[in-house]
Amino acid sequence: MKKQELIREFTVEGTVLSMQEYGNGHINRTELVEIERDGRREKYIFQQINTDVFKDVDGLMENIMGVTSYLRERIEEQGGAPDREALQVIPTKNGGSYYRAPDGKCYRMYLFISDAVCYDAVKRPEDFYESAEAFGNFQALLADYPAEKLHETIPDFHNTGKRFATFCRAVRDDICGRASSVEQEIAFIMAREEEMTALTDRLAKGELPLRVTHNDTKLNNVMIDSRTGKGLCVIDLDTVMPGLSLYDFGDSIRFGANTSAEDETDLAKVSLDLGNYEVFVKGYLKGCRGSLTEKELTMLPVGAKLMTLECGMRFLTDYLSGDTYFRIHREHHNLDRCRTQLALVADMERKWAQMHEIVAKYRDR
Ligand code: ADP
Ligand code: GN1
Ligand code: MG
Repeated sequence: MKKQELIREFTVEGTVLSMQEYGNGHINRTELVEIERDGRREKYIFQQINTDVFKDVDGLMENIMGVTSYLRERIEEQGGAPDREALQVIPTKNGGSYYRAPDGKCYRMYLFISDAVCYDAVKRPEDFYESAEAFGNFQALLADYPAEKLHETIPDFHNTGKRFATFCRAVRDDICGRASSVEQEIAFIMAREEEMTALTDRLAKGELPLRVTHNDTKLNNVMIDSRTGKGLCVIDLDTVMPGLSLYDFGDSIRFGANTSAEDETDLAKVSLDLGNYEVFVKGYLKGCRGSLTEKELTMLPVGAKLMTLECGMRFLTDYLSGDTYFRIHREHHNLDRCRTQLALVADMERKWAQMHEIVAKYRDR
């Protein structure tokens, strides 16, 4: 089916003026659609859902519909603007939340959140602070969401121990014959085997609370209001599932407190920016509104390190398995991404004491 025909499956009227690839997500195919209706231009986000990654699209979209309508109510109660502060799914003409084409491909549309920006790197600490508060606030808003209603869209998404087992299998199978060229990276990961279950063990013992979390808190998954500079809307809700606050904190640090891009090839540029780390700690704690337990607070640095190690391991697993999960844009892209993550872990280990000191500075404020 042609793209224009796909758009006609949704409840949008008017003439499609343009459709162009948009954003820098690694999972879905995202396009910006411009439509003219009665002389006015409207913008939408059109996405092909990655069905290799998300096997249960009905469950995935049920989560998104449930979470967005719940958020909209909370935002309205608090006097906010639900249309800008929560994602809004455009229904299909059949009343569905997504369209499954005859070839099995799945598509969805969102209202485009205008006058807002998404950053792929921290340019100003203020933006990172805003993202921290937005992600903390997101978690606080969903504190009473009935978690049993959520489908686990990717089982064991942040179960680092299981990710390690998958990684070990990829090394053993070595289907692309790449393992011998990445022995150093493999050894770095293997040397940290005992740390992998630090979070899941504590969750199992009841020492860390299970919450409704976002689980993919990269800076480019939050929109910042261009006019006010304030965190506006948390997007990319595909992985909203029961999880740990430390996953959300950790993943944001992994991405935003790195002095380099996630796929930087010059590893000398990779380090943990303690200034941005501090900014994020401050904003996240503010957004969470005092809801984090003592244990969660103490373990924030562990969350940062494990999410970074896990992500490095996932990139390397994908590299060894033939680059089938993350979208790549050049040869060895996943290996480059893995290397930055491992270099960042190494720098976190060097700065471990300071990472704890910074949390201590803000925890009782
Ligand atoms: P992926 O899962 O591939 O990361 P996302 O849902 O994060 O996909 O979308 C990719 C990018 O598209 C985002 O980083 C953001 O720049 C942009 N985007 C997504 N949804 C919206 C929206 N409703 N309004 C404006 N921009 C959006
Ligand atoms: C993916 O979808 P996106 O690009 O926001 C991935 C995250 C990784 C991230 C690494 C569903 O996020 O888990 O941390 O890439 N999302 C999924 O950049 O696997
Ligand atoms: Mg995204």
